Amino acid sequence: MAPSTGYAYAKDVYSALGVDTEAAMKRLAKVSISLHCWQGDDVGGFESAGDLSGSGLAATGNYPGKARTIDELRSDLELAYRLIPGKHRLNLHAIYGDFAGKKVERNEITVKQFQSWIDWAKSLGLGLDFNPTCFAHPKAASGFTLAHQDKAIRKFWVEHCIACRKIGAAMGKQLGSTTVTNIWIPDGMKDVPVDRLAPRERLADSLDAIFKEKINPKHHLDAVESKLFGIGSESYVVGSHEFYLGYAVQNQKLICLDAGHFHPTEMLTDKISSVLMYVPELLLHVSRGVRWDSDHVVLLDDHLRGIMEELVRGDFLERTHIGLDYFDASINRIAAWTIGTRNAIKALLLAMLEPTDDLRALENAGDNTARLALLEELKSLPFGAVWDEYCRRQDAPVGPAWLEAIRDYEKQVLSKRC
Ligand code: RNT
Ligand code: ZN
Repeated sequence: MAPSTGYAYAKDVYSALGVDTEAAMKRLAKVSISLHCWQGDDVGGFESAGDLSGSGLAATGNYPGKARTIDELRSDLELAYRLIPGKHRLNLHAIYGDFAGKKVERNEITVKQFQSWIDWAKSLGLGLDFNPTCFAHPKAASGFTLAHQDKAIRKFWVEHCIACRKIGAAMGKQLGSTTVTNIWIPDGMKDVPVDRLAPRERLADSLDAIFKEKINPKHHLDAVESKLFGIGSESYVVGSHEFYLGYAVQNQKLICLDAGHFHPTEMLTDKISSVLMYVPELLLHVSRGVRWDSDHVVLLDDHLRGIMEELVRGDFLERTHIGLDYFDASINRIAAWTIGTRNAIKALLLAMLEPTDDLRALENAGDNTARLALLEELKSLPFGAVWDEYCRRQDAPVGPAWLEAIRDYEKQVLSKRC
């Protein structure tokens, strides 16, 4: 099918500003986004026991049809990947292993429980990312894991994280695509602590033990994720931003910035260029907090646009791993993946269609009037026609047509999961 007349017009409009829409689409096709498996089942996973209590995480809503088994989750994901233009990745949590009805302790998991995921990912051409699950477990019930006072409990979680790095490395090696394993722990206190230091010292020791074994960075990279507060850890979080930024700089690990893990008026937009001066690479958890770290589906809003603009303007895409992190149980879960991921890609395309060099020249010349004028005019350029053309070329539905596929699937598949 030939490009639409709408695209031909858009191409001309952008070209008049010195922007090459063809080059932008080519560049966009190279960016992969890591879809978070946990949107598919409200962070449930496939261990028999365990819930989110004590973790500070909460998926609200009871929309019917959530995935209950590995096969259901994979089938749901396959639909989402068909509705999203481009080649992407899957981000797995340790509790999503293929346990085949057997109980495997978290510190004893191996690649065996993830081989079927690797095979599935290979068959679809997906890369995988990974996360230890340091919550939803009796040994995390106190709200402490890697920073726990009890050495035996710390040891258990250290072993779990070591096991996860090995699994992540196997994923990366087998798939020929680097796996990022991200450590996030809930450790913190509901009320004002007296000793803020000792838990942080314990966390640093645990991390040192976890990262002791060197792993080929071609296969595997480590990231650490900070947080401002959680439900039940309102007064103190051991792994704060300052803690992990210091740790990541000192040890040259990836820092994971989650868009919901800062004060509500603080945006990742202004953090990316700063941290990338000191850490080798960045992991993003693109999320949307509404008044708090609520993990709403990502919108095409100013925050998302600001994040993607930074990655493009600063030429940071090569050093950034883009993951999503939200879980909405109040709407169709496959639609939640589709909406948020399509938005992330749209925001990237918008950024790639910007005449950045001209804007920078205006800024350097002190012409802030023209900078503001151009930035605002860019907002009403025919971006939608380029986006539609990109979806068409990538064999993904154009416009809201993808919703039909979700409605069909809901009727044929999800409605039978009662
Ligand atoms: C929690 C962190 C963390 C989790 C996932 C499930 O606040 O954002 O990334 O959302 O590990
Ligand atoms: Zn996160």
